[in-house]
Formats: sequence, structure tokens, C-alpha cells
Amino acid sequence: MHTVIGACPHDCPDTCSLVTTVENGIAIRVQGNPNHPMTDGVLCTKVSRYTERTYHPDRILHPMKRAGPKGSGQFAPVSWEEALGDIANRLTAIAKHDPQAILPYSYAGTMGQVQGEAMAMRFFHKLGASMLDRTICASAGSEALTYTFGAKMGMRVEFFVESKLIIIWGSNSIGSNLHFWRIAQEAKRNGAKLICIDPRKSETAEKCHVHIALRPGTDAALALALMHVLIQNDWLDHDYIAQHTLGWDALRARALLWTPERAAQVCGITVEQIESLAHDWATTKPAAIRLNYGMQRVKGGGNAVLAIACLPALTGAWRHRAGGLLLANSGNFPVQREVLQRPDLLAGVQPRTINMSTIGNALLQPTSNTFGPKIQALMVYNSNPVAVAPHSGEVIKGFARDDLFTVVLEHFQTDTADYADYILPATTQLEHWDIHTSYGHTDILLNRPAIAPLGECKTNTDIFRELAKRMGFADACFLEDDETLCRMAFDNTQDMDELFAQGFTNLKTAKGQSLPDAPFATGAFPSPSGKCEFYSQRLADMGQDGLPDYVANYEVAQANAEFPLAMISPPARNFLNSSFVNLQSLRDIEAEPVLEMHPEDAQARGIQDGDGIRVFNQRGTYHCKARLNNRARPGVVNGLGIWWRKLGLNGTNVNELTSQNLTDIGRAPVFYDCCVEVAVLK
Ligand SMILES: Nc1nc2c(c(=O)[nH]1)N[C@H]1C(S)=C(S)[C@@H](COP(=O)(O)OP(=O)(O)OC[C@H]3O[C@@H](n4cnc5c(=O)[nH]c(N)nc54)[C@H](O)[C@@H]3O)O[C@H]1N2
Ligand SMILES: Nc1nc2c(c(=O)[nH]1)N[C@H]1C(S)=C(S)[C@@H](COP(=O)(O)OP(=O)(O)OC[C@H]3O[C@@H](n4cnc5c(=O)[nH]c(N)nc54)[C@H](O)[C@@H]3O)O[C@H]1N2
Ligand SMILES: [Mo]
Repeated sequence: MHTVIGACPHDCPDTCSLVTTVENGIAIRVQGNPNHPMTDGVLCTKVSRYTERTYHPDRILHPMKRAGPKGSGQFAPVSWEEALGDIANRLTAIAKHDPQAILPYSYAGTMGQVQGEAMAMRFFHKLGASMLDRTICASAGSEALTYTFGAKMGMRVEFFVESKLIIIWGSNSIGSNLHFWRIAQEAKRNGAKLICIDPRKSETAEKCHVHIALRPGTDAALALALMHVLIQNDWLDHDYIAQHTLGWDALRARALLWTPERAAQVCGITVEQIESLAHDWATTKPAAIRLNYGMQRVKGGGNAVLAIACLPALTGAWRHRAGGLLLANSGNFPVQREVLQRPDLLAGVQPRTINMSTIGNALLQPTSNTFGPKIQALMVYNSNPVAVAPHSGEVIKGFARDDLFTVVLEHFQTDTADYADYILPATTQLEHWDIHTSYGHTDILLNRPAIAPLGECKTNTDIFRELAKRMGFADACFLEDDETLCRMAFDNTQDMDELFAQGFTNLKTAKGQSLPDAPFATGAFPSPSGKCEFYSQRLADMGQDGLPDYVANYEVAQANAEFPLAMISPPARNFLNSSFVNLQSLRDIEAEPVLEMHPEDAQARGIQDGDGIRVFNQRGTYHCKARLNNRARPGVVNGLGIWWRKLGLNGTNVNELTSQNLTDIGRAPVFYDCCVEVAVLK
């Protein structure tokens, strides 16, 4: 019996350090590493079931070839030789004509730098395939933050423990950022006030001192009104504003248009809630905001982040290490992406870019001068687009195309794998090497394999190496092994010896120094001006007005007679996007796909708790169970995600209803900007 230190691969800000216990070559237990301070020996319910996932009877253990009509889910096992040979031939034939007709589709099924985009990108760069714009999650908020601060940087998460006010904004920490919640709890015990801003009374909102349940997509209006109150009461740090910000006069004029009365109307909250929040923000020190991506999945998601990101500078909250804001710290990690992904293999070619968030549209485009060649082959890895991409109706029409050649690298036969021509069995985190950054803390983690690959599974990297060999890509970089790739991810500014010895190491700056405690205490923003840019010339140059503004949703429930309910679809706590939905023990906790409704909205439609219901709009219909409670505010329904379609009630999930519209900044999807109507199922 021995233990192996690894890293949780999942798309979550916490990136935990894992300890796997192995007996006779079998992983019998996965636990949180007690020596890693952020993990502190604790895992979420999902990942503590990691062995159940790894040894699941439904794991795909052999290459599979389609044996029925597209989408039928019928497959027969084939040898690796046959599968790889056929795939290489098909891709070679398409590439001869135009390699841009081949599209990779991947996201953060694993967040590892190696099993993510390292060997895969080398392969697609060498091939000259279309590029994928990876926007499905965070690009609205990340790009907005980059306009205001200059990079995806913010407070160090561990210092929230010293904060006296914590605003959790657009995030259900208990569900999706559990280790931050532990820190917030400790701060609370030390006297901190916790405020949650969320349309839904989430598991987190109900445990905070104050919950402000605003309408979805109205956060920018709230932030501008907070500025208004700060100005009216002169609750400003004039010295910080003068020295470390850009565009104050213009922002001030904008904020003065946003009286609390006006914002209260837009947000569906009271003037008192706004004034009291502004008072708390201005008078409690140190004060911190844990912003998260849940509030940027609407048309104005980018502008909302621009507006909220101004708040810490106005009151000088950044002066204290426990003050300021954290959305993500990914910008701090000096990953050597060019070394891992080798864009030089493009050899000067600049292929077109396809936005993953509108994959439905893209797959249905014919060849044209503007679009380029019709997509003829799709290589999916680390993602389940048929379940997670918006407007499933269109996505499925695309995947169902008979003339589309689709290869899916997976652990399981997901909704997406059902549409594959080949499913290739991939290793899980227990079976391969990887190296991890984090978007919620500032440590680097190493993942060592704990067990041998199950069945005939291969690593993503090996699959791309094998295809490269068969396609005649002779570059030496296709021979580098995974441990070598791990060592190449960072230069010598990072303590790689410590990383390899203990499985994690604190991030150092690009100069090899420890990160500062308070990143912007004395300004030094990584923006073009070196200041917190309230006004962004870069945004203005792109045709925006350069200042944060309230941008209304595409679909506004109050103005929509046919579909009068706003629907958001945040994750169910025991699933991770669509991962883990096929684990019986976790599905037992979530029971059935549900729509949370306020009793008033239900009563008006004759719906009772537990009724089977039809949720519908112009794009589709989704069947689930009504759950009546006060987690939903009147006028807003919460369709918890993201179920596998085939495990849902009528073979659909909530993305049947979402649209392919995009955010104001960052070309991201607007999952929470969606209007619906609901009726009892007869
Ligand atoms: N258990 C679990 N953990 C996860 C995930 C998961 O699926 N399950 N997903 C992971 C991924 S991919 C990500 S990106 C992160 C996301 O993590 P976060 O960005 O923290 O987002 P969520 O926890 O998904 O919560 C989003 C919250 O935003 C609220 N919300 C929706 N619309 C609005 C709005 O307009 N304004 C405001 N203020 N709030 C709004 C929702 O009600 C919900 O409570 O979590 C990661 N962690
Ligand atoms: N309605 C609605 N839709 C949403 C969201 C929402 O809140 N509401 N959230 C959105 C967000 S934030 C995100 S990030 C996306 C997430 O969407 P995806 O990135 O597609 O995430 P998952 O659904 O978890 O699917 C990841 C898949 O990768 C596979 N995988 C994991 N590790 C490996 C590996 O090492 N190799 C291979 N080959 N495969 C692996 C898993 O088995 C899993 O099927 O969904 C988005 N969709
Ligand atoms: Mo995400």
C-alpha cells in the first residue's frame, strides 16, 4: 500500500492537492492533501468519489467505432491500429484540400497544461486546422478585468480571512468554490460581515448576513448606483483615485446618472439595500469582493465586471492585503505556453478562428467567402458540447450531419460521444502525468500517475502523438513525453524541485520572487497606463464608449409577454458542469432535473411542488420537475444544470432553451440571459 500525490483536474477555482492510496495497483481512496494549505485535507463530495468515477462500469476502455446511424449511440470495439489508421487517413484527405475544415473542440474537462492543450495544440498547429476561441466560460469577465486592471489578477485568496466585509458577488461558493467558503467562514467567526449578491437564494446566500437578490444581468446598474452613493457621501479615497486611477471625471459623470432610485427599478431591489451596501463597502475596512463568473453569463457581462472592478479603487480598498477584489489570479502564472503548444509549427499560416460558444451555428455553415470551408471533421476532447453548449437544438443538428467526421476522446459515452464516428478511450487523472495552475489560488500543482491506464486507455497526449506519427509529422516535439512536458511548463523562476518533491509549490513572479501580499496597494496595475483604468482607451478603440455601463439583457422578462420568466441555469452542487452526472451516488443526491420556482409564479400557472413541467421558449422545450421554494425570486426561475440529456426526463437538458447570443465583451455565451414560460405536463 502506498500513496501518490496528485492534483484535482476539474474546472474549479480550488485546484486541490490529492492523495491517492494505492493497493496492489488499484486506487482505493482519493483524499485531500492535509499538507497543502488551500486543500487542508478536504475534498468536495464529487472528487472524494473519484475512485467511483475511475472504476465506473461504464468507463470506455477500448476504441469504439460507430455501428449505427449518427447519434444512435451504437458502437462496436475496434483495435487502436484500425481506429488511428482510419482517423489519420480521413484527416489527411481533408487537410489536403483545406486543413481549416478540421476543428478541435476542447475545454476544461481537465485543466492540466499537459493533457489540455500541449500535445493537442502542437498537432493542430502542425496540421493548420481551424483555431478554437475558448469562450464558453469566462472570457467576458476575464477580458473585462484585463481592460480595467491590465491582467487577470487580484487579491490573494488566503487574505480574505482578515477581511471585515466580504461581498460574494455572482457565486455560490459552497457549491463551486468550497475552499474559499472555508476561509470566508473563518473571517465570519473573526467578525466579518458576509453579503451575497445573487438572484438565487443559493446555499451560500442563505448563510450570509445579507442577501441581495437582484434581477439577472443587472449587476452593472447596482455597481454604478453604489458609486453614486459613494460620491454623494464623499466616501472616496481621493488620494488613491488621484494617484492610481485613470478616467475618474468621466466615470464620476456616468455614476451620477445612476441614482439609487433608478438602479432599484432596474435591479428589482430597494433603495435601502443599495444605500446600505454602499455604506458597508465604504465604512468597513478591510473590505473585499469575491467576484465570480456566475454574473457575466449575460449580454452585459463584460460591462458588469468593468463596473464592479472599479469599486475597490474608489475607496482605496486595495491598500490592505485583505481588501480589494478577486475574480481570478490566472494572469499571475507565467506558463510557457509557446513552449508547450508550439504556435511556431503554424509556420506563418494564420488559420481562421471558430467561436466554441456558437458551435451549433458553425457546424451548420456551408462553405462561403466569409466563413471559409464547411467544417468536415471535429476532434472533441475534454468537453461535452452536446450537453453544455447553448441552443442544443442547433448543436445537435450540427453533430447529426452525416457528412461530418467526429472523433471524441472520452472517459464515458457522453451525449457528445453518442454522435461520434470514433470514441477513443482516454485516461483519467489517476492514470497520467500533468501540471496545474489555478484560477482561485496561487500555487502550482503536480499530478503524478497513481495507477496504470485502465483497459486500453491512452492519454490525450499519446493519442495525438500516435496520430502525428501516422500523419508523417516528423518534428522532434511530438516525441517528448509527459513528464518532460510537465518540466517545460515553467522556466527556472519557479521552484520545480519543490514541486516535484511535495506536489505543490507557491507561485513566484516572472522575476522569481514571492508574490506581493497586496497586489495594487501602491497602484502598479499591469494596464497600459499602470493605473486602474476606469476609462479604457483600448475599449474605446474597439468602438465601445470606454466606460462601464449598464447593458440590458437580450431577453428581458418584464418586457416579454410570451415568455415572461427569466431563467438562469447555475450548476447543481453535486455535478461539475456535465461531469459526474453519470455517477449514481451523486445523481441520487440531485435526484431529478429541477426548475426552482417562486410559489407565486407557480400558483399563477397551477403548478405544485414536484409536478412534471414543460419549460419552453422559441428555441425548444425542456421537461423537468418543479421545485417550489424561496430560492427563486418572483419572476426568475432556476434551471439547475447541467444534466446529461439522455439521463434527463425527455432526453433534453436546460441548454435546449439557451441562445447563441454573445456577451458585450469576450464573445462569451449568455446562459443566464434567457426568457421562458412554464406549464404543467399533461
Ligand atoms: N459543484 C460545482 N462546482 C463548480 C462547477 C460546477 O458545475 N459544479 N463549475 C465550475 C466552473 S466551470 C466554473 S466557471 C465555476 C463557476 O463558479 P462561479 O462563478 O462561482 O459561479 P457559480 O457557483 O456557478 O454560481 C453562479 C451564481 O451566480 C448566480 N447568478 C446567475 N446570474 C446572475 C447575475 O446576473 N448576477 C449575479 N450577481 N449572480 C448571478 C447564480 O444564481 C449562482 O448562484 O465553478 C466551478 N465549480
Ligand atoms: N446552461 C448552462 N450551460 C453551461 C453552464 C451553465 O452554468 N449553464 N456553464 C458553462 C461553463 S462555466 C463551462 S466551463 C462549460 C463546461 O463544459 P465542458 O468543458 O464541456 O465540461 P464538462 O461538462 O465537465 O465536460 C468535460 C468532459 O471532459 C471529459 N474529460 C475529463 N478529463 C479528461 C481527459 O483527461 N481526457 C479526455 N479526453 N476527456 C476528459 C469528461 O469526462 C467530461 O465529459 O459548460 C458551460 N455550459
Ligand atoms: Mo466554467
